[in-house]
Amino acid sequence: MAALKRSESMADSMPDALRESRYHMKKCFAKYIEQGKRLMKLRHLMSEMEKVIDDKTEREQFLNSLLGYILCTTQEAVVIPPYVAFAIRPNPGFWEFIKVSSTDLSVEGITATDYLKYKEMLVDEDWAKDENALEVDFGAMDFSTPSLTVSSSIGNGINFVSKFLSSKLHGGLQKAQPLVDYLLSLNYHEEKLMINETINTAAKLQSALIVAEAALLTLPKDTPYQDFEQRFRQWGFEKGWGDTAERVRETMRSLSEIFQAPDPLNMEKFFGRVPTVFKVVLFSVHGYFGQSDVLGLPDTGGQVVYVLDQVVAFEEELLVRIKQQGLNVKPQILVVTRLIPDAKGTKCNQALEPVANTKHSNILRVPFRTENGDLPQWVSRFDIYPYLERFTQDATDKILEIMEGKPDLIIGNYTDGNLVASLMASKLGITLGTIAHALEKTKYEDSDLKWKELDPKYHFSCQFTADTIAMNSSDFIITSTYQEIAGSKDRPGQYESHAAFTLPGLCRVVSGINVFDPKFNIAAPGADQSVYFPCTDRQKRFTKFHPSIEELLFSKVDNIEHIGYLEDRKKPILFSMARLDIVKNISGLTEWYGKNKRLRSLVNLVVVAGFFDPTKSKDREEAAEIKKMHMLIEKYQLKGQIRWIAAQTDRQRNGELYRCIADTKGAFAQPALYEAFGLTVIEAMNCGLPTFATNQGGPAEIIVDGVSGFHIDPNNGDESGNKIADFFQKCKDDPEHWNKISKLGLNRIYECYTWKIYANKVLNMGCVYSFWRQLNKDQKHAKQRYIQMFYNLQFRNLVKNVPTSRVEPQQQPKEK
Ligand code: UDP
Ligand code: LCN
Repeated sequence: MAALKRSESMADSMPDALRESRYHMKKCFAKYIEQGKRLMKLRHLMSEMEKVIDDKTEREQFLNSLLGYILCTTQEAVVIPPYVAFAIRPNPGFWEFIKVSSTDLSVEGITATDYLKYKEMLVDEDWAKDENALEVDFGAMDFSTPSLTVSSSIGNGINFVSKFLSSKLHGGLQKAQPLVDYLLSLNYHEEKLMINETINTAAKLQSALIVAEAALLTLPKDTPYQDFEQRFRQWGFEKGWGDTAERVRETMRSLSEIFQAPDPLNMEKFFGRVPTVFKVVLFSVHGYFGQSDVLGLPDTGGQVVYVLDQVVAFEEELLVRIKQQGLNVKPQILVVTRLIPDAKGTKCNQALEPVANTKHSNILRVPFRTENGDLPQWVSRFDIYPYLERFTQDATDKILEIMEGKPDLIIGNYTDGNLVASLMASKLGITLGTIAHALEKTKYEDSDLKWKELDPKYHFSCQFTADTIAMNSSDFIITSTYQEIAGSKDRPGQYESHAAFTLPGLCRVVSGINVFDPKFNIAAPGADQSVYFPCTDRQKRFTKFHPSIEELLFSKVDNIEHIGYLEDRKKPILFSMARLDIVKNISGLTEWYGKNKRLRSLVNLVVVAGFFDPTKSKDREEAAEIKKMHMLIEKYQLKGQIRWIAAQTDRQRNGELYRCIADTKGAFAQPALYEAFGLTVIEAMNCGLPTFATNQGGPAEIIVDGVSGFHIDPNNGDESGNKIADFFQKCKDDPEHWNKISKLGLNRIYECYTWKIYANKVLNMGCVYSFWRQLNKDQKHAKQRYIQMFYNLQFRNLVKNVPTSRVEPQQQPKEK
């Protein structure tokens, strides 16, 4: 295929490209503008091109030409006759915009702003032409932040920041003074750490390090810090360098080497050891957030699992670090969520709850206060915005009281938690990390352009505004995969889709976020390995659940927990588990199974999802899916081959359930239309279950297709059904095949997806970015002021359009 010369932009090469096939192009553009104003996606551009160039060889020639390449890299095009404006994405994160005249095929490069105006013309021409329409440009504030330039480096921010720190501190000792000032500022409850004013310049500190290192060499390696603490304090050193002579010497050596010639490796090593983080606040606001009986409810899925596992991993890692720093302090972690008085039998009405498997971590629940008292009922994440500002104030007061001071690090989760975290971090001047889990914008096609239509249902105007505020406030952004930031070759990333977008009539975001910003970091979560472990670890198995799992899978009755039954229980089980959202596509999987005779003859289908009575669901999407499931079971006569089990809330039993499915030599399927990460995928793989997961989103990165599992295309059910059937046929012919895929899946997990790897990475981020924000404080301040104005003038007004729920009298919690 033809490619562009490196130096050329699309706009430069387009005229030549058009000339190459001028005859066809004239016809093609005439076709594009035939229907007047419209937005065309790549699939529309291609199918109309195919109608014009109907000869197959000519079409292939065209696709191999430069123009074919340009067209293939186009994401969408806006037709405003006689012009067609193209949004072209040659590589992840890189965009170009051009305008082609259909009359003479003349080409002009245009800015992102102009392209957005073209889009707006489709829905609100007056606003598009209004010179004073509100434009938001967060990029304008990034005057001193360096950014990456290579697509493949995206998501590796901490390495880049370490490099940049090295070059900033390079060039003589006075350049290293900001580092000394930073070390001087470190303290725990007003008690100084690392150094005191005796060594307040880089020169003094450097000399003191030489003296200290010489002294340390005379001591046995394991000498405790207390034994030489007094002498070191006289030289100006405080606690925090290490717990033994050897550890202190290593830390001092890294710093000496930084003073001598700063390099990124020492920089990362040194900051990983600096005692910066003891108290962490994690916000996960919407409910239900609890440790038991909440999973599978609408809005209550992987985020809860992620946050709880994250706390355990953080606490373990903090305890190790604090010990190695030679300090005698206790870490403190608070997960802050909303208190739901009408808790429906969960503990979501409890204000303070210790986190299981930790010693120093708690869930703090703060109610949504309204003029008429505390809001008793659950509120969908889409309707939550009116409560957040007051919640932030109340939560902040409580946190400061419980922690007896400010936290060192705040981490937000999802739009609501990220907004609250941003508000609190900005008010108190604390390092902020944010985690989206899933940004809604890319889940719905053209959700920005169609915001007015979708707003009554989803309040996307609030959500996208809150998301851009949080992204820009954060010091670092944690993502689970690369695709979350910058997508894949063909599909823009979730963050990338916020680079430039427009909400016509409201605001034009000409620069929302830059995916090349070094704040982006990939740190993938793991699965709790005390719950999700391989089916072959016989002695660890939770056998106490076997009778209830036997009943769950194989009994022949229909009840409120399961419907349908499995006639031939000797067949392997194809298993899936998810909330019953449309996007999870459990109904899709059911339909592929229903249609595929070969698959039906090879395996049974078991799905855990939602519940069975659509009239009882408060969630719009869930109710529609329930109805569809019943319809499909009827249409394909699935009784006898399908078991539909209601949402399961017991994690331990679920772990054993995956393993029992593995015992049948079954497989797990994750058929989502789009999945941000997909915790069930790594849970299943941890249990040794061969896994088929959607190629749309995070799972495509978790699994190496055909090696550690398989990718399936949710938009091509026939192909996916056959791929699963081929696997089971192959296992029938060669049982070793199942073992091989199971083992390779486990290897993949141990190499890349564990909580230990995660906690180490994220706490290093907390340390490095705390210094980084200090170094860039002028720019940070300017940006924060801009964000505050945007919040006050825009977001607060948008919130007024979101209806609030009535404060209803509290119902008695239901018996479970
Ligand atoms: N889950 C559960 N019971 C259910 C459905 C899901 O316990 O009925 C758990 C599942 O084991 C996983 C989480 O909920 O830990 C779902 O996370 P995932 O990332 O797959 O999807 P999300 O729901 O966050 O979109
Ligand atoms: C939200 C999602 O939609 C999932 O894809 C993730 O696995 C989960 O959060 C945890 O990050």
